[in-house]
Amino acid sequence: MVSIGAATVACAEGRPIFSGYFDWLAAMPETVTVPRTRLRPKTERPKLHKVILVNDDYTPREFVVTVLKGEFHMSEDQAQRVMITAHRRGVCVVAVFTKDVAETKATRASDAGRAKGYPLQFTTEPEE
Ligand code: TYC
Repeated sequence: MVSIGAATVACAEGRPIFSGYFDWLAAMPETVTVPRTRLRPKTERPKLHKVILVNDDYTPREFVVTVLKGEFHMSEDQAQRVMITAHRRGVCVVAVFTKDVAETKATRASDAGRAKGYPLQFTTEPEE
């Protein structure tokens, strides 16, 4: 005897078989909650690092402006403002980049000063 839908499957002698299986099936919850696959996976934004221009008493103003324009793609006006801010206050934030880019640009800009014999310094630090 086999009755699909009822919880009995019996062999020829009427002895039920698979009864454990049907008990197991009956115990299954009617609804199963499956966590939804994220459509927008979580991605960490890379921390940004500031490039900072440091004042000194020797590098000519016009040279600082030239480096800012060349390495940081600033306009004459922007570069003048950043240079004069560092000159008056000691330091000025030039721009923010990912760590690698900030360090590369700070090194290249400082190297440009050193190549001319100037102590011009660009440093980096992580943004809060
Ligand atoms: N203080 C320099 C001067 O008077 C000019 C200068 C400005 C140098 C900014 C560096 O980061 C600097 N010649």
